[in-house]
Amino acid sequence: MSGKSYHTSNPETEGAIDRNVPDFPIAGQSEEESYFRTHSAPSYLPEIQAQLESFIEYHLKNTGKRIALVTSGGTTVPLENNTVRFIDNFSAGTRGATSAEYFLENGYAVIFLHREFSLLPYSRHYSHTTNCFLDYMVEKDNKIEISPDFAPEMLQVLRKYNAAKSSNSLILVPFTTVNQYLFTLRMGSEALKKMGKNALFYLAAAVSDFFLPQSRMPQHKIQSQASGKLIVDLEQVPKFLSRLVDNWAPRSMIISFKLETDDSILIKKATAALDKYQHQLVIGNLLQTRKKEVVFVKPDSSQDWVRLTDKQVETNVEIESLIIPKVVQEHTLWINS
Ligand code: 9Z3
Repeated sequence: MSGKSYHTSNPETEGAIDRNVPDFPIAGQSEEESYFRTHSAPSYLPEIQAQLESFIEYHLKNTGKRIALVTSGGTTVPLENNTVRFIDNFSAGTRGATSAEYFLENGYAVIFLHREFSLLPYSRHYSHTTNCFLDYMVEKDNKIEISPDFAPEMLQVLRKYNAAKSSNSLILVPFTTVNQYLFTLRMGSEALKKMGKNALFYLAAAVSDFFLPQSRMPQHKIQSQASGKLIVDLEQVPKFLSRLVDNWAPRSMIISFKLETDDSILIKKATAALDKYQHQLVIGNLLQTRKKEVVFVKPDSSQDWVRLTDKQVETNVEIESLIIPKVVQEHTLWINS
């Protein structure tokens, strides 16, 4: 796996209420640009940019692989600059981490833009289970061994992990807050411009729709004595997908996910997203059934359901093993179009 690791979960407290930063304006025409003018980029971004550029250059020169930028996990919305409290969402990053593995299996290099401490490709099989990691090991002749109950499966996972590492095919890029996510996605998409149509964006992260602008963020922990109530007044996160499609990555294939909890509006919302952003594919899913079925919605209004059979559910087939080959097919069509 390439890249030095960064911690995104510690807030950058220096940037606290800076009254020189203009107020975040109410939503308007160029809300994406004003977002970047009125918010600070994470301080570590230039280093990540250098790593990403060399990863992309490596594949352009040496392997000719297509690159998938996979986003994964939820974003936090801090309520204080020295962050004690934040708003979060449910996403554990299962879709993103699992999909990344299948992209790698299908010959892609993967930029894995993920929420720090959410699931990672390969280690996901062991990191967030209800087993303690020590349960995977046994003591034998004064040494530690992998328990024979788990060893055969772990060997398969280890081989795939080592193959991804030794071929420099996977780079891990973390974020925690919605601000870090937005700046990193913009930087990553600019870096991927040189891949042209060979780049694919697979936007599975559950990005917050609302946030607290930097210009209104208190420096210190909100005190409970002050009013006895906490009223939170959030702004809408600008719709970055249009920027991504039109400016940041105009030639790449872009796949967004649409998450709903009400099945009667899923298709309508997925179609509306395609109309609005003019990208190539929306994969719709419902919170309740997301591990068993998704729907591919395309600009020609076609709806193509991908469903696991009962047998597949029983035998733990992962739906991403069906989703990714279909996505790869769509990407090939896009490249040849
Ligand atoms: C998804 O819909 C993902 O499939 C899930 C995966 C977040 C449901 P888990 O991490 O869950 O495997 O537990 N992601 C996109 C969600 C989203 O925020 N989409 C935006 C929207 O619906 C558009 S980009 O408005």
